[in-house]
Amino acid sequence: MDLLKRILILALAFCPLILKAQQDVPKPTKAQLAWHAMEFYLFMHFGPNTFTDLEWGHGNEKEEVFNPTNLDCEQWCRIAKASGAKGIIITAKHHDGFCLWPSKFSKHTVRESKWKDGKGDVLKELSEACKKYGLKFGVYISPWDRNHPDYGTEKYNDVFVNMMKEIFTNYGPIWELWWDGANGEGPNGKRQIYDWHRFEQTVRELSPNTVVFSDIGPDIRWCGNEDGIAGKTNWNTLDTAGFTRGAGSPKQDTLNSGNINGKNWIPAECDVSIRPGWFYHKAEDSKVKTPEQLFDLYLKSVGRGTNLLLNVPPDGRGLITRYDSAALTDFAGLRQKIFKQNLSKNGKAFFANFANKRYTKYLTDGDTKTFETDSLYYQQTMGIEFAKSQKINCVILKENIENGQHAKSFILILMNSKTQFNKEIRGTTIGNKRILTFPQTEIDNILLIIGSQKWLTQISEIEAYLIDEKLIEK
Ligand code: FUL
Repeated sequence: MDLLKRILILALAFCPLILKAQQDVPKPTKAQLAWHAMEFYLFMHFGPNTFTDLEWGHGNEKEEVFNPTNLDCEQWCRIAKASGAKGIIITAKHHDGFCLWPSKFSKHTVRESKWKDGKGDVLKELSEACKKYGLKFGVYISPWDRNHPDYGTEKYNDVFVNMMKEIFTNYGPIWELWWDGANGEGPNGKRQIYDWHRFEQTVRELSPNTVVFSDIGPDIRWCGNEDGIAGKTNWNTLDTAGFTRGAGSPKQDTLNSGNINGKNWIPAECDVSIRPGWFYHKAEDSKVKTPEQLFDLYLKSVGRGTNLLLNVPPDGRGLITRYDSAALTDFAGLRQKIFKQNLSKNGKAFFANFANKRYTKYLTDGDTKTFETDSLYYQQTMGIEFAKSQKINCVILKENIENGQHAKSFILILMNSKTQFNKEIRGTTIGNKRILTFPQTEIDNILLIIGSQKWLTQISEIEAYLIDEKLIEK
C-alpha cells in the first residue's frame, strides 16, 4: 500500500474524533452572527454632561441643566443612515445617574427637567426614529450611578434590574445592551457589589435576542482600548473563568486579541469617539476626525474582524453638528467609492488540492455563506487568476464563522508571472473580515495559503481593490 493510501485510511479512521472536535469548537449564537453582520454603528453620549461640558458628571447636577432646545432624533437617524451605520446605541444613563427616560425608579430623570415641561422622553423619540429609519436600537446603561441614593446597597441591584425591565418593556426591541465596566463610589461614598448573575438573567428572560456587551461579555467583549483598534490577531473566543467585569477583567492585550483556544464565543467591539471626548464640547468642534482618519479606524477594526462603534455626540441643541455630519457622510462616500468594484470578479477563482486545481464561483459570488474546503485537515490553498494583469493595493478575505473561527495563520502571495514578481503578506487570524492594504502592485495571480488552522477554514470571499494610495493603512 503506498504512503498516500495509508494516510487516507488513517485520516478516515480519525474522522469521528475530528468531527467531535469540530462540534466542541465555540460558535456564535444566531444573535451574535447577526451582530457580526452589523459591522459599523453609532454610539451617542448625551445627557447633563452635554450641557455642563463635563465627561463624568458628579451626579449632583440639577435636572434643569438638561434642556435641549431643538432635539431631533430623526436628524440623528438620517445622519446615521447617510454614514452607512446600521444602528445607534444611546447612553440612557451615564455614570451621573441621569435617566433619559422618565424612570419610576429614579428622581433624577428627564421628568424632573424643564425640557418639554418634564414630558419629554429621549428613549421613546430615538427608539421610534430608529424604527422609522430601519436602524437597530441599542442602550448603554451604566451600572455605576453617582446619584442614586440606593447605590452601594443591595436595594440598588433591584433598581438596576427594574430600570432594565422598563427599557425592554417600553422601548424594545433592544438589539445591544452596553454595560460599562466603571464601578466608582456613589453619593454615600460606597461602591456597589453588582449582582451580575441577576442582571444577566433579567436580560435573557425579558429580551433573549439582545446581545450584551461588557468587558467580558457575555455576548460581546471590549477590545481593550478606546482608540477603535483591534488586534491584528483577533480571536472571537475568550476565556472568562476566574475573571470579573471592570477591575477584575483580563489584561487589555488579551481583550484586544482574544484567546486562541478560548472556551466562549465573545467577539470584540471597538468603541471610539469621532472627537477627543465622549460627550459634546464646543471646543472640540475643530477636532472632529477626518473621513480619512475614520477610514483608517475602519481598517483597524472592521478590517480586523471586529465591529466599529463610533461615538458621535449630539450637542446642546440635541442635534449632531455639521462638522460631525460632514465627516460621516464623506466617510461613507469613501467606502462606497473604494469598494465599488471588486477586481477579483475580473478573474477566475480556484481552489487547489494537492496537484488538483478546481475552479469555483464561491470565492467571488459575494455570498459569505458559500465556500470550498478540503475534506481532510491540512493546509488549504486557493486564489484568483487573471487573464490580464491587474493593479491592486487591497485584498479582503472573509471567513464564514457560522461554524467557528479556524484560520490561525495565512500567507497571501501576490504574483506576476510575466515579471516573476512575488510579494508575500503574512497574517494570523481572518474572521468575519480581514482587510489587507499594501503599496500598489501589478499582479495576475492572488494565492491564499491557510498555513495552520484549528479546523477546516471556510474562506467565503477573496476580494481585490485598487484604492486611493493615501488610504493604505497607516
Ligand atoms: C467608559 C466611560 O467611563 C466613558 O465615560 C464612556 O462612556 C466610555 C464609552 O466608557 O468606561
